[in-house]
Amino acid sequence: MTKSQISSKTVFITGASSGIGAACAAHFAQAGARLLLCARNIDRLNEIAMPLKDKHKIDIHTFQLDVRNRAQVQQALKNLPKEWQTIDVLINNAGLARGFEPLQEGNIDDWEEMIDTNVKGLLYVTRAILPAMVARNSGHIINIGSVAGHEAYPKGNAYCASKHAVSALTKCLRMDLLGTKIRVSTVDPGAVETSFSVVRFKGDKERAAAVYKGMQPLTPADVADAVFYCASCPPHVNISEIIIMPTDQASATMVHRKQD
Ligand code: NDP
Ligand code: 8X3
Repeated sequence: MTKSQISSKTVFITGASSGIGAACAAHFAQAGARLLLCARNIDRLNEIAMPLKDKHKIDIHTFQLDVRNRAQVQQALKNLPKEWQTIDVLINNAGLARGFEPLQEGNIDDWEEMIDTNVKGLLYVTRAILPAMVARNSGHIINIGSVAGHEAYPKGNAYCASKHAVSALTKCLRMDLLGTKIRVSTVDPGAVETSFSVVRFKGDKERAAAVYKGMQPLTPADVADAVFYCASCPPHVNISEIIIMPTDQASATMVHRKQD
């Protein structure tokens, strides 16, 4: 799909009410795509979507979805309005980290939440969307992984495991779809300043701000650029994986910070 062809395509973004998902919505809106957007917080999602609709004069359909809820995912995607049932690009972005303790002190509810969202949610949504892509022999799935899917780091345990799972699922999916025209990519960022750390630290804004202190993190728009690049390559080009890091970050744990 070339950049100009994106204007006729339907792009489905999970977790579009904030951060990277919202930035992807803005980037694809600017290119004139039709946007199918979901998140749990429908009010916040509509606050993102409506200005894009007005500004870019595009079709946008929003709906409330908790990707952890298997029955809800199946129902919601089966019952999409007819004109929204053909999805060209699926961006599996909904995800989170919750908690930051050594495994021996970990909160099991936090682990469940991360695995249910980052792994099972991605599987549920993909399983619901993919058969129609296979039947049409076209489509593109772009997962938002993480540097945490390539490296392990102290106290990362369940989150790193969930993002390693996303990396494995991306590779497996490419193998399962070999011989079709469906593309599968993963965009794997290092530190991006979003609500991510506030969510990870359960509302502790000071602790979250310290993650980005003295360094220049990626912006959600930087990641959206990479996602858009994957989607706008010609149909015979599949970007398998993009690892995108701030210049100030060399690995999950090596960050250069300016001193005060
Ligand atoms: P944000 O917290 O800003 O956004 C997360 C989005 O996911 C929100 O829109 C949220 O919407 C949605 N979401 C969370 N849980 C669910 C759920 N159960 N069902 C549906 N939607 C859900 O964080 P980011 O933008 O940073 O995170 C987006 C993705 O990027 C995640 O997969 C994250 O792991 C990944 N990532 C982030 C990095 C970072 O440093 N920020 C680095 C590497 C990867 P709502 O609450 O309304 O449901
Ligand atoms: C988010 C980046 O380094 O906190 O996936 O795991 S990190």
